[in-house]
Amino acid sequence: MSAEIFEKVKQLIEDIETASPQTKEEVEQFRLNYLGSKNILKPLMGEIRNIPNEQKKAFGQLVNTAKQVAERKFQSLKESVESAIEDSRTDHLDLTAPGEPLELGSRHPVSITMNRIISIFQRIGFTVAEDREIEDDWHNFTAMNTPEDHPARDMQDTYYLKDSAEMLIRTHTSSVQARVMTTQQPPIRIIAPGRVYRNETISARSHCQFHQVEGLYVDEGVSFADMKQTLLYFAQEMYGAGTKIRLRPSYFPFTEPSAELDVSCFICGAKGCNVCKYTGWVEILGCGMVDPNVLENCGIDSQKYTGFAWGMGIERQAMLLYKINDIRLLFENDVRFLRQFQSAL
Ligand code: 2U9
Repeated sequence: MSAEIFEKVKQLIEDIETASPQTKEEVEQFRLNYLGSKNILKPLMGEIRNIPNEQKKAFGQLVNTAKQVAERKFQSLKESVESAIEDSRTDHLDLTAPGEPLELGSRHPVSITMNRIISIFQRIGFTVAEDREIEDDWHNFTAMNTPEDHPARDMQDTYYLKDSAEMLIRTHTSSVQARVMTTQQPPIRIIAPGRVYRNETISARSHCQFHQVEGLYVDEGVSFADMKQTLLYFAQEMYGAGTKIRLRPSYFPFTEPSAELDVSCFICGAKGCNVCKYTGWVEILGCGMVDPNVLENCGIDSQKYTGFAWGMGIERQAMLLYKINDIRLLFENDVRFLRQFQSAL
């Protein structure tokens, strides 16, 4: 008989420990069951008179333990129910309070510069052409008269896709013009702005990713003089009405003849400064007459049509315009730097 009553109390302790009331009402019911004035532990204490004397102490301790377990459990249940209620309350929130102000962003200096270049050429009839950044070798190199053994194709300069000799991320946006020329006949008057990639060591002057705007004009009777006038217009719109230009002979696989275009230094008024290295001239782009091979590669009759093309790095123009001395600033996205640029475009 006494073993049975001991078991009953032990079972009760287990019941208390495993009880899991959820709501406020269920917790109150728990309290009434185990700790209230008519709780189920009370009659057990009365049973003590039927317990043999030598076991009375142990029985009393066991019933006390049950009481303590119930008390501890009730405290923790009470706390978790109260905090759940607190969490679900919204009356401590002032829903009419004004929100945090949204800070107005500013356009990235590369975007501002790119938009400015685009709009200058759009005003004289060029339209924007865009295409993929992941290109095949043909559109990036072969079509552009860049032979198999040309150093530009070297793994050191070009990022090829993994395990591929055919696919790459474009090294210039000329691949866009190659795609337009293979699908359209002249007249073609396009500019190709976009991101390009070259495997270069990152420094203050060069980066492995940058942006270009290239241009292409192909039609009957397009001449070197047309190119010179077009680029003079660009230089003066971009760097000021008084800007002078000069063309220096150069070499590119895709143009013949080729030239580099300098503008009179707009920073020192061509008197001599750090930017023009005391020459009075600053190089801004490369250009030339489209090589007849390039036209033929893309299915355009080079007997009938001629064209000119040019290419410029946008970061370079932005650095000149805003007097930025390190290209890396344009890729770090430090808001303290970016905040300084405002644009209507
Ligand atoms: C076609 C034919 C010819 C694009 C050209 C350059 C000269 C040039 C550089 C400027 C700075 C690249 O970003 S940079 O490093 N580009 O000097 N680009 S002519 O010639 C073309 C393009 C497309 C069909």
